[in-house]
Order: sequence, then C-alpha cells, then structure tokens
Amino acid sequence: MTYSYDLVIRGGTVATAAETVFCDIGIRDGVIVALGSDLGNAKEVLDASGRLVLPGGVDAHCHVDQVSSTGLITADDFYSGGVSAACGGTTTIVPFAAQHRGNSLVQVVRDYEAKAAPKAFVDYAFHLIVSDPTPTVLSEELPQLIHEGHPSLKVYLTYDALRLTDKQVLDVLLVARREGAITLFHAEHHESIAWHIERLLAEGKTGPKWHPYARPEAAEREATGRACFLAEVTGAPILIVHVSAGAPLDEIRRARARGVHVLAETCPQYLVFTKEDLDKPGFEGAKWMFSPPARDHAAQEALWEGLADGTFDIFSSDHAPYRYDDPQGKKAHGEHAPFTKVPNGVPSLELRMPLLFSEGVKKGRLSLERFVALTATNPARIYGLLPRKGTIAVGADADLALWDPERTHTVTRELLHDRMDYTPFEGTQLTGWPVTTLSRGEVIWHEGEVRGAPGRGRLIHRPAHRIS
Ligand code: DUC
Ligand code: ZN
Ligand code: ZN
Repeated sequence: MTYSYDLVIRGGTVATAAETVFCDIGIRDGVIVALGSDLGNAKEVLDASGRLVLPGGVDAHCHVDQVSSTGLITADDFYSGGVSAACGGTTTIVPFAAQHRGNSLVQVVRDYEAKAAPKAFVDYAFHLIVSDPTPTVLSEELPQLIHEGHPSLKVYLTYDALRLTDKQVLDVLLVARREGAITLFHAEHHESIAWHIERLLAEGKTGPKWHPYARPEAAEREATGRACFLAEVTGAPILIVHVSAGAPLDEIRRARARGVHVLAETCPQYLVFTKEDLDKPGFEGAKWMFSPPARDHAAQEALWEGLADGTFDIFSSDHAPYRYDDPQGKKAHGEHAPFTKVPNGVPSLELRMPLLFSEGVKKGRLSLERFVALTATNPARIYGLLPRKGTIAVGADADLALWDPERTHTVTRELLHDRMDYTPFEGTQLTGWPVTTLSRGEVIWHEGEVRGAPGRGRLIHRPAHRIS
C-alpha cells in the first residue's frame, strides 16, 4: 500500500504567529506537506484532539557545553540540553561558540562543531561570541564564518575577559553590517559595576544578595543606550539580549523611534524573580545569581508590557546551567566566596515556554499568536532559520509540539531533564505543557518518554541576511 503521508496530526488546534485554526497536518520525509482536512491516508495518525499544535520553539539564547571566561563548563551538553529543550516544547537551540582572547574564531567553531555533532538531540545553530577582534578576525575569520552559515554574533560591554571597547565594537559592527550579520549585545556599564564592586567588597558586603546592588538598572540603561548609539553610527542591526527592566527598554524604544535597527529579548527569570530572591541565608542566594540581575516588581510589569506591546521581539531562556554544589558550578570557589567569584546564570531551557504560556497566555497577558511569535517565529526569522523552523507551513520542517493547555505541574528538580542539581523555579505551579514534541516528523518526547538517540540533531547553516 502506498501512503500519501508518513504521519498525519489530526484534530488539533493549530496556532501560528498569524492565526489559530482547526486543521490537520500532513507530514512526509520530516517536512510539512499539507494543511487541511480529510488529507487522505497516512502510515501513522497522531490524535491531537484537545491539544494545541504549536511550532516547536526556537531558543535563540542558551549556553550549552560552553567554557566560561573563567574556565567553568556549563552542566548541559548538546544531549542533555537538547532533551531538556524538547521536553519543554523547543526543537531548535542556538547556543554560543565562544571565543576567548587569543583564540582563532574559526578554530572555536570547529571545536564546537566537533562537540555538538555526536551528542545533539535537537537541531541547532551557532551564535559566535567575539572577545578578541584582531585584524585577522575582522578581515578574514568573521566574514568567512558569517558566509559559512553563522550570521549572528554576541559582544560584551562588561566582564574583564570578554568586554570590547567602543572602538572595537564599532569595528565589529561595521564588518557585521557589511557581511549581513546581526550583533547581540550584553549591555551593562563596566566601569560603574567595577566601582560598585570595589566599594561593596570594602564594606564587607560579599554575599550573593549584594550582586544586584553592584549591577543596578542604570548600568544596564547606560550600556543599552550606548549600544543603540553604536548601532546608529554604523547602521548595523543589533539585538539587546536579556533586558531586565523598564529603563533599558525605554532606551530601545527611543532608539527605534529615531530609526536605529535594534531588537530586544527578555528571559523567564526576569519575569518571576526579584533581587529579594538573592537575600537568603548563607550562600543559597547564589541559585538566583544571573546578569543582568533580577530587579523588582515594577521591572516585571514593564517587561510584561513590552512583551505584549511588541517592544520585545523574542523570548529566550538564557539557560546558563551552573550546578549549585559542584566544583564547576556556583561553589567553584567555595561557599564563602564573594559574589564576584560566583558564575552567573540559571537553568531555564525546559521551562521557557511553559512559563510564558502559563504566566502569559493563561493569565490573559499575551495572545496565543504572540506567544508563538516570541518563542518560535520571531527568533527563527531574526536569525535566518525561517521558513524551515519556527512556523507551521507547507515546506517547513515538521518541528511541532502538542500542548495540553490544561495540564498543571508544580515545578520540581525531578520533573526536569537538564543536568542541574537545583532549579530556581522549584515550587512554581505552571498550567499548559507540551505532551508530545516532534523534530523533523519524529516523535522525540511523548507523555513522559524521551525517544531518539544522541547525534540525531543537525547543525543548521543560515544565510547571511539584512533585516529590513
Ligand atoms: N550573560 C549571559 O548571556 N548569560 C549568562 C551570564 C551573562 O552574563
Ligand atoms: Zn550576556
Ligand atoms: Zn546568556
């Protein structure tokens, strides 16, 4: 018998960034080939009645098998990170091939390819981190890598081992613009942070709770404004990652109003934590240490407004998994180490979509279409993965998640599939979970069961692009 489809997903409510409709999805050779009703015979049928069928998420900011500038390695590799992503409805991840000073950027990418290929569980692309823009990097390596399929790079305005001067940023932006890449910014004002740190430590204020005081909202506002200015000078498109509060968001709005091409991202941790979460007995607050840091309830409200009104383009996890009780993690320098010695970052790859669904869609703050745009379609479009990823359309990869919008779980460490020994979201009740995830037509997560082998994920090379 010949079949029209390998798989038909039948009876679901299908949502894209544009609309929500009732239709069936016909899949052949891992690709969506038909949308409609009465599609015809299929080798297999997946009943999606009562389910939302959404594009698999695109998490365009996560740190996977990455060596930090201080030499610590994140706990998740491309297998555990990919599994965790899939269980949370995400089917494409974009982690960072991170250059440390003195490294060849091309070699960094080759090494990262070699790490990823045998382990990857979901499809992936690479952002580049540029910390050493030598003449060779600027004139040879960056153009080569952008055209090889990596047209996105991140620069830092803070951290001693990573930060670029404004002049170096201008050099990078010029190359990025000319070659068709987008530049991501970690925007915090370095000198003022160093000044705050010196004073806090001198006063004996060394515990985790002081971390947010060293990195106030104003430091993020200044650097965000400066990044926008540097984009304005060069005409290069930029994206400000992990925006934590209203003041930097207003800088982005102002820059856009004068024609600067600046996009914006926020992340789960900024919606639910405040600086009070770091104020715990002993070293415990280190579990909520990330940069820029958690702010206050007013900041959270400003972020929700930005998510709803279109100021934010994408919602990423910034999954940076440093275990709590581990020499590669938060206690790398012991549990009496000053906050400056604690690696920054929290895990959230698996909870990114359930958290935004529960807190955003279920609570009426976001439409379902906006949720899809923020978590899948926009990151795919901005980073050159569309039309293959991030949407449900004929010709797109059959990367899909079937969601039960009523399922409720209380988050525990055990519920999750990353390699962490804690979750800062412990005890949070979330409603709406992906129950089945497909990657290129293959079921890789179904009702509590992970299916698929390490190495099944593929590296996606992307076209260099100009964003209009
Ligand atoms: N920046 C990130 O993007 N992630 C983790 C820590 C940081 O400073
Ligand atoms: Zn950053
Ligand atoms: Zn990050």
